Amino acid sequence: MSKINASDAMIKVIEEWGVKTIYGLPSGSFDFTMNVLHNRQDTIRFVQVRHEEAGALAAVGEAKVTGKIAVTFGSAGPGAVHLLNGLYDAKHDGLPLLALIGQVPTSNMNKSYFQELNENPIFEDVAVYNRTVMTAEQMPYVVDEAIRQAYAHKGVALVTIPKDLGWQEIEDKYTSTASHYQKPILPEPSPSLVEKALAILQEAKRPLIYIGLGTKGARQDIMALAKQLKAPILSSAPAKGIIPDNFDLYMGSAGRVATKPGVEMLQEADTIITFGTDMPFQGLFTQEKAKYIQVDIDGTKFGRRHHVDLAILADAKKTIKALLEKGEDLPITDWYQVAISNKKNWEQWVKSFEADTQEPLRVEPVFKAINDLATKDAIFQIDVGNVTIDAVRYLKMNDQQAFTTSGWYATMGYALPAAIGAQAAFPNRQVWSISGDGGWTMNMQDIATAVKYKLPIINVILTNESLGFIEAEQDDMPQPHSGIDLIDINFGEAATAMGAKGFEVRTRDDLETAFKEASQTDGPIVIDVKIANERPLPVEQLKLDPNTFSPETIKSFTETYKAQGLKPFSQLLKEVQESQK
Ligand SMILES: Cc1ncc(C[n+]2csc(CCOP(=O)(O)OP(=O)(O)O)c2C)c(N)n1
Ligand SMILES: [Mg+2]
Repeated sequence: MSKINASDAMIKVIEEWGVKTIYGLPSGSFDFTMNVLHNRQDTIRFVQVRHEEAGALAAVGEAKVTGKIAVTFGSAGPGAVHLLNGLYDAKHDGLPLLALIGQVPTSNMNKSYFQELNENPIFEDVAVYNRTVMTAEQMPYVVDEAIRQAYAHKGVALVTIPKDLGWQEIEDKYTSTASHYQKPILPEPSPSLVEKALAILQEAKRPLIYIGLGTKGARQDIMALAKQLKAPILSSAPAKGIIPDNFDLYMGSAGRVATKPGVEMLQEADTIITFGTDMPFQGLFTQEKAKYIQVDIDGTKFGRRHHVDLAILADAKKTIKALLEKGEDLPITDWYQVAISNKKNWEQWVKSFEADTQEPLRVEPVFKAINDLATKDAIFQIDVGNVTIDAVRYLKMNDQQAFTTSGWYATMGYALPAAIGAQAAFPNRQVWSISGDGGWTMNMQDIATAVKYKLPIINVILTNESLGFIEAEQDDMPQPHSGIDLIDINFGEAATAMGAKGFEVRTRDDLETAFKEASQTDGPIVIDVKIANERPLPVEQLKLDPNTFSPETIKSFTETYKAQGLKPFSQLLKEVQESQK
């Protein structure tokens, strides 16, 4: 039997699973794989990052857009530990990820050797599969098993490889199981539960559909169900983009990273049906007495965020189809009309700032420029902070674009690495990274990676010289601003010095110049927009309704947030009712 290097056999398995790119940074403990990546460069691409966290987040950014396994690696000790933050993002957002970890040679393991860590316990919490290979022969086998486990448990599979094993020759006889992989068959809903759900929904005066990432691929059916039930749709923030933003019954999201119609409609709904969402804050924006139907393929999620009246263990898409087939077209209600008018009112308000000339700039003109330049299948990788609120509100997603953020882990420093992963996977799609100044500085070193591989990512930084999201929390406590101010940095020049095309934007003219350049660039571009440090409208604590707040409170709120154009739910409802008289 012919022989093969054990690392070669391992990488062959990874290739057979369809992996095209591996992200990482070499070290002595990983030289066996680097050797193979060099030899196999025609079939697999190595993307060298400048920080292993960026490599892990690049793999995450790729997996979030492709839905397929992505691969990263870190060396023994510090390189491995650097991966952790990216791996936790994968854990929280349920992504299949393979992480390969270097280890000192077996002869030096367990001797407190240079850079040696007892690696398995470190990754125990983050991984769904976490093994150290014991013989060279195991390497292809264990990596194959790891990938199956990552898919099966939607998480991080981790394989630690002692250095000497990776260099050994083994018999070339392992065949990967990739060709047998089948997506799980998701459960059909029980017909009796569908009947029960329909009975509840048809009784409802104010039904609402709440979707999460578990509804990917069900766009048309969700929109049809909303029309049939005359129910507005909300999505969790990470599920933005499943429904195009111009659909009149899509309200956006509820919570803090949210929109006004999203928060208000959820608060006012008397019946909520959720599909494939584990949104952690569900209980905060609903009426206690609202009826709650939860549809999920994972029964461990039933009732963990909110009381549940009816739980359906089933695939979201199949359940939506069953509801559509069994249900009937319900009549138009005030609730349906107020949803549409609430969204219209919100959109008009947002639009009213798009041509705003204030300097430092407001964010709306910046997002207008982004929306205008975005191609029909653009990918948006969004960082964490006020910038997430802005992106959820102002990006106008169509039905082909992709939106991701660090969802339930919410790590800053996400956007640029995730954009590297997305651009590596989709060289012909336009890829954006949009960050705050705090998030940008957490992984900005990896602009060097985008330069090196000529990845034409359009990076937009919203510089408000603050950890704005936390500044708002300190204001709410209330407490003095403590540790949230950031020094102003010319990120454009810094990026230029690193080989990208950098711009500093202070005026609307600067904005136009930079975005014109962005439309033509063939390498990474960094647009540092100096924005006013103004808190985004806190929709989670709206003070607009005269039935609840004094005229003085409403005046102060509307003046602070220039919210005079926004009408509270009660007023919109009154208008709908009066128009029918
Ligand atoms: C790695 C990490 N550290 C801290 C936090 C807590 N946190 C959430 S948002 C935020 C501020 C973000 O600031 P910036 O990137 O400037 O965005 P802005 O809110 O100003 O738009 C912080 C510190 C976090 N989410 N992730
Ligand atoms: Mg900031």
